[in-house]
Amino acid sequence: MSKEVNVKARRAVVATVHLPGVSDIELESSLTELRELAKTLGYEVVRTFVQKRANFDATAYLGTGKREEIRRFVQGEPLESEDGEALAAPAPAKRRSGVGRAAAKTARHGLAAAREEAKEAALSAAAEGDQRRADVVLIDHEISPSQARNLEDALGCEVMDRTMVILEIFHRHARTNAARAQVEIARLGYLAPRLREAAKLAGPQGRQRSGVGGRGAGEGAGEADRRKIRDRIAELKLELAAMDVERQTQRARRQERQSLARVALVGYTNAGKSTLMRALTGSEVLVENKLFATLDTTVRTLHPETVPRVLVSDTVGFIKNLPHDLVASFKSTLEEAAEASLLLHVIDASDPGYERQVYVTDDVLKEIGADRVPRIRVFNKVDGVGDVKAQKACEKALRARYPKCVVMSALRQGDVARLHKAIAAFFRKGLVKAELRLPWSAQQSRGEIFANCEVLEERADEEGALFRVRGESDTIRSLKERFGTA
Ligand SMILES: Nc1nc2c(ncn2[C@@H]2O[C@H](COP(=O)(O)OP(=O)(O)OP(=O)(O)O)[C@@H](O)[C@H]2O)c(=O)[nH]1
Ligand SMILES: [Mg+2]
Repeated sequence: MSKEVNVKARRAVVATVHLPGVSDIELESSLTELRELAKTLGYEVVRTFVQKRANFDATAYLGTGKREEIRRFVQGEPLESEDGEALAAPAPAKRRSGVGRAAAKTARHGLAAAREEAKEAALSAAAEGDQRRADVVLIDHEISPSQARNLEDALGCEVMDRTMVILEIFHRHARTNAARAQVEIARLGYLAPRLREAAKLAGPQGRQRSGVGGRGAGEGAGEADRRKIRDRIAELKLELAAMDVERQTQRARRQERQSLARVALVGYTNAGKSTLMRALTGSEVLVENKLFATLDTTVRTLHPETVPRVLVSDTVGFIKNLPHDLVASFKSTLEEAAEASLLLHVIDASDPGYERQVYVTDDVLKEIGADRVPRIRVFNKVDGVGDVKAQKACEKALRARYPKCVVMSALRQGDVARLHKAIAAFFRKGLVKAELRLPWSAQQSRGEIFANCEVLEERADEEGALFRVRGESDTIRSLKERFGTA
């Protein structure tokens, strides 16, 4: 029984302010993304509230009317519909509206979804004998510590903003020591001012709080706690620095041993980077229909192997408003992208908001100094666009806009082979052709030529074997020095 309670999804309400200048499409795609983030955290989103305002309320983000509406919903009190009817019991769909009039006008789909959500929330709450309809309210912006505090007071439940939701996902998905330390630094940086806020509000009585970043973190928060946080951040930074040295050494070793041809898969979260990594390298990296499944860089060899041998790395995904501290924390991980010779910028072509994915990724790449690295835009998941005709039309439109892009599905072997070819062709461009002569006395080195070059032709005469090869100029030079030319 208690196990059942534990695994039951926590119910969340999503709320946002619709600012002027933000289109309905932008608003809806941002909300959809926040719902996906909530799902990744294990929340069941039961209702979405939108308030049109010229700006955020300085005190508590939402206006008083909307706060009260959400509070009633969360606390399981009867709801007032637009025409004044109570909404607690399921009623015909046209009467069940709780979304603001403005939002109803602007987001028809959102309204239909919100009605369904409200009905399900009411039914499931009633079935469980639980008055409350939600446990947490998720805000689709980053809000200040004091706004969060005031909003929690007004709603009577926990409030998490977009940044906190993302930090929480990173926190849960971090696997390696480096990723854990990176996330922890960003998280503590986010919590510190919120602790100050909690301490301020708590006053001498030391009122207990939970909430934004809370999990009890604000309890009795004082100077000592804040010092502890500062110390912990400093400690984590030292640990990371040590890990960085180790990473650099490993990377240097890898570079010595292997070729410099390196490709990094970058792009929005859930675009299919890890799936492509698997397909291109035949490896078993983690693929999940979750946001931020990958937090660490993995490196594998392009398979089938090419000349020169190409290393492929998978990286952490990006998202709109990626908390700045996280970008900073993941800089060392993202260096892999900045140092690559080629970037594969993966974009989910089946996402109606794919253009935003492109801009966001371009921005982050600039921020980490990777904007000068040559890149191929890979529009993935074209299989999810619609029927064959729709897919063709989508490809045509993308090609008109991005002439050199690759439009593909990671699920189709033929498409993956095409991408493999494009990568190989990129690296072949810098290669030179040469003829090498290997005397019969040095035949044990034959394997070396095959391992380092693409052998275009092999002939034999009395003195030895003749190879017509293609390879990196450095490799060719050193082979010539050792074996001589034909
Ligand atoms: N239909 C379809 N689904 C795909 C395709 N490529 C990937 N997926 C699915 O999309 C989801 C996300 O894929 P991942 O490879 O984990 O995405 P990612 O870019 O690595 O995501 P993060 O690690 O979160 O940044 C998974 O459920 C994949 O199976 C594709 O071409 N078509
Ligand atoms: Mg991934």
